[in-house]
Amino acid sequence: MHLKEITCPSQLKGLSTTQLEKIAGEIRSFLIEKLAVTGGHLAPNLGVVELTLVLHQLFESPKDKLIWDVGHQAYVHKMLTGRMDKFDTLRQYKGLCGFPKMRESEHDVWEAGHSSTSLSAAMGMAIARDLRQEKNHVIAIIGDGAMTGGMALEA
Ligand SMILES: Cc1ncc(C[n+]2csc(CCOP(=O)(O)OP(=O)(O)O)c2C)c(N)n1
Repeated sequence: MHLKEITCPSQLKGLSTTQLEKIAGEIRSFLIEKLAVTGGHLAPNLGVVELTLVLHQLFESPKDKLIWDVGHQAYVHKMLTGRMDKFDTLRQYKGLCGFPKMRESEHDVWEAGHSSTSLSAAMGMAIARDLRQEKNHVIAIIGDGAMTGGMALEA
């Protein structure tokens, strides 16, 4: 399985560690090649390649809710959820947004850009899930920088 064959994160289920490592390498090459042209958040995304792969392998987005804090590190998530062909338009007018965008994909369940809102959002989604007696997981992905924001500390 190659990166370009992945259009839906459920395709990652059952892949071996060796296969995932190969895909991780392809993701890094893709990010470096594309962002060299468009600009964008390179380092935060290179830092979450394995994390994003394993989240999408273990959980079932969009039933399970992945909430990216700040959102600048969701490029890999976008690649694995059917948007690889749009990276030439990244952060351009009418192009692929540099942050999660609900209208782009059912896999984007929260919109941010400023930091430190993911824990509150996750709590709200978890309470709503319980009220509806549903069983999905809600996962907040937050970095140490965003963790220093007051909203995160309150949450
Ligand atoms: C409320 C707010 N303040 C400042 C920023 C500017 N900002 C963008 S990313 C970032 C650092 C995020 O660090 P971390 O969460 O650790 O993520 P990573 O290091 O993986 O990029 C900051 C301060 C912001 N997005 N929102």
